[in-house]
Amino acid sequence: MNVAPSAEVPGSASIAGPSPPDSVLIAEDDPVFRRVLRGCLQKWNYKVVALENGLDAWTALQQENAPQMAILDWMMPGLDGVELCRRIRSQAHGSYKYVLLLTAKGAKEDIVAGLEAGADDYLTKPFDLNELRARVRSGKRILELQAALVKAHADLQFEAAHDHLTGVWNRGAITDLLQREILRSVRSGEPVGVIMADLDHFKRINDSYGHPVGDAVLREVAKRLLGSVRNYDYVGRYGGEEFLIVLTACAPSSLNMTAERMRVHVGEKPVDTAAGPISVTISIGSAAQCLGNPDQRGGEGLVRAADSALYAAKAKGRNRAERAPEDVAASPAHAAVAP
Ligand code: GH3
Ligand code: MG
Ligand code: MG
Ligand code: MG
Repeated sequence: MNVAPSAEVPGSASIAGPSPPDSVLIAEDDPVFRRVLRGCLQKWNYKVVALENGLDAWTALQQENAPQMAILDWMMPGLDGVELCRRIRSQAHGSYKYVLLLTAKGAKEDIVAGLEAGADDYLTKPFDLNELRARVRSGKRILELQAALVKAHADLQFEAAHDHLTGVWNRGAITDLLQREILRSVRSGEPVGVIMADLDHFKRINDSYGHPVGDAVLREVAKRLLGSVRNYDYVGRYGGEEFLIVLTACAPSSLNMTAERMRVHVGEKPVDTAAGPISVTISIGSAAQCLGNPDQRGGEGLVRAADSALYAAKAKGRNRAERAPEDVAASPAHAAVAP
């Protein structure tokens, strides 16, 4: 790639994610225009990547940290600005690119063609520097709005799938994840394990210390559960003080060990709260998926089996882990868990 010597790439190439909206890519084959553009943009505090043809610009725009704003000359060797614009718009992935087309072609039909190719704005040569500055600034504003929208969307998606109190997956999300993992297990041949964990005598904590302290205990238990699984397992809040854990690629023979590790990890230290340290234990029911016979019970069956085992653990005195008597043949056709 032929980057002009004074070109600056924002930060370092190792920074992930889209570059901030104050970096601009210039693609201009005329060295005089290129120098003027680069000089002005740098003076206005933009970081600049200046290139002399459309193909180099296309390559540069594919990079992870590529500028989100591009000022493209229309007529360039290799790939002209309008064609480059079409390519940029045909890309479904990546952050939005704001394209300002620079053209010596001032006729209405040319401008329309440029906009139809996907340009956000255009400027005819020779251009007025103040006008360029104002147009780049309005492009920057649009990119900032776009970034705020993307963030709001991501925040909403996170909120829709996570439990507000504990930050782990909520019931809908953990149920979907179980479904997905069962589908995956059929392809990979690696069975899914399910654990239901319920706090023992939790009502007493609320009754003795109040709801906010109960909330703090729930948060800490969720943290301890997360801390006792691998990072490709899933912890979700299934109900008030009940958690569903989906263990991916979990050999049925290792399920008891995992359940026991969780039980010990939750109970080994009292939880520090505003009311002082509070000891807490959990009871666990677990169920393993058997892959041999895929047309009986699904995710629903796994959860039901783990739940029965949990009741057995409660009945046997709490602070213990019980395993469902038989592995459950969970098939994708029956994987949906009733909400
Ligand atoms: P067991 O050992 O049989 O499970 O007894 P338990 O007291 O844990 O079970 P029970 O079902 O009787 O009570 C559960 C309590 O959990 C009742 C409810 O008020 C409380 N709870 C549910 N959700 C929340 C929450 O978000 N915050 C707090 N602080 N308490 C909650
Ligand atoms: Mg040109
Ligand atoms: Mg309970
Ligand atoms: Mg309960």
